[in-house]
Amino acid sequence: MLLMFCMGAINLEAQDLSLAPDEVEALLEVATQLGKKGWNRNMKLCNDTILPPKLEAENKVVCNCSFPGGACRVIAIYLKRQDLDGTLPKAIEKLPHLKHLVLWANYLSGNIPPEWANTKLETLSIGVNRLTGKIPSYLGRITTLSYLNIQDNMFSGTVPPELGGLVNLKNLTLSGNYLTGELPRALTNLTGLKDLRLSSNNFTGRIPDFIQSWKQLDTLEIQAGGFTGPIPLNISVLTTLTDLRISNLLGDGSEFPNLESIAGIKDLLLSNCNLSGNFPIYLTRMAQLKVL
Ligand SMILES: *[C@@H]1O[C@H](CO)[C@@H](O)[C@H](O)[C@H]1NC(C)=O
Ligand SMILES: *[C@@H]1O[C@H](CO)[C@@H](O)[C@H](O)[C@H]1NC(C)=O
Ligand SMILES: *[C@@H]1O[C@H](CO)[C@@H](O)[C@H](O)[C@H]1NC(C)=O
Ligand SMILES: *[C@@H]1O[C@H](CO)[C@@H](O)[C@H](O)[C@H]1NC(C)=O
Ligand SMILES: *[C@@H]1O[C@H](CO)[C@@H](O)[C@H](O)[C@H]1NC(C)=O
Ligand SMILES: *[C@@H]1O[C@H](CO)[C@@H](O)[C@H](O)[C@H]1NC(C)=O
Ligand SMILES: CC(=O)N[C@H]1CO[C@H](CO)[C@@H](O)[C@@H]1O
Repeated sequence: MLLMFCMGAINLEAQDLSLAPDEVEALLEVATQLGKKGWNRNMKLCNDTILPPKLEAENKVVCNCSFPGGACRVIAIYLKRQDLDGTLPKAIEKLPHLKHLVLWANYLSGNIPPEWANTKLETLSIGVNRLTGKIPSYLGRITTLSYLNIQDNMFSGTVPPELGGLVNLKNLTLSGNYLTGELPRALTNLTGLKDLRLSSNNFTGRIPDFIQSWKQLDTLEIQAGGFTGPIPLNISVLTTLTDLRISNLLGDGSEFPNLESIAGIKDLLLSNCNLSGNFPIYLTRMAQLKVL
């Protein structure tokens, strides 16, 4: 029994990570669309079966080889800073087990393909590329998403209300685009958000009162988002904030917002918000405060 157990363990170690044939074809199609060179049918395309922590991988394909039948399936693709100059690959819909797609810091152009609406992605990181056009409404159909980052592209137009359907989102970063208009009220439904970044855009209107529905936020960053002041009073209900950065609000100023209830705040940046009046003395009692 013991011998058999040991041999079983050795077999597992020696597993050769061979990808299912249909997934090899799909992955090569993805590579072609991305402009990724160097992959072919005769090489081991899976690097690993373990997901890297915090999306920290530059050039890696992670597979799951525990499906019935033994062949591996792609669950994550990381291609950061790989000088890819193609487009976002519509062929990822042919990788039905793909959960994490990280294409950070390349030269990818075009927009998000409609085929992606049918995926079960949990992580989508396409920041720092050359993507253009409006944020498509069908992005709101990838309801499995918990992490979405499209920062530092050239997306324009308004934020589609359909993004309010991404009810599993924890991290959302739209910073560094040319987004305009007001934030749609439908975003009030993103109640699981922990980290929201909207900096460097051309939004209009005030930061909405409905920020109060994002009760789990620990990071809120809206620097030079284009918004008009003042900061909504309701910010005081976001008591779990540790990192609050709001800067360059336009228009008439206001007094310092009441942040007394946000006792665990660590980083507080409110520059260029045309604040006036007394310095709030309670800030001197906030033990966690590191950056003011
Ligand atoms: C993953 O495999 C590809 C293809 O063999 C290789 O180019 C790449 O460097 C590997 N990545 C890591 C992190 O080992
Ligand atoms: C791999 O697939 C198996 C079978 O579907 C599943 O039970 C397991 O959780 C998956 N592992 C990962 C890391 O996704
Ligand atoms: C939030 O989601 C609920 C349930 O899906 C929906 O009925 C409601 O209209 C949404 N709220 C907004 C402001 O879109
Ligand atoms: C998502 O946001 C949380 C909360 O701010 C943070 O701890 C976590 O590192 C973020 N995830 C990634 C992958 O950056
Ligand atoms: C967008 O905002 C930036 C500053 O935040 C400004 O320089 C730029 O002119 C604005 N662009 C448009 C199209 O409004
Ligand atoms: C700051 O707000 C005051 C009114 O409270 C307004 O008169 C002034 O123009 C504002 N300053 C800037 C730089 O917007
Ligand atoms: C909890 C809280 O402060 N809610 C307020 C949010 O803002 C609206 C409109 O300004 C008020 O009516 C609520 O009382």
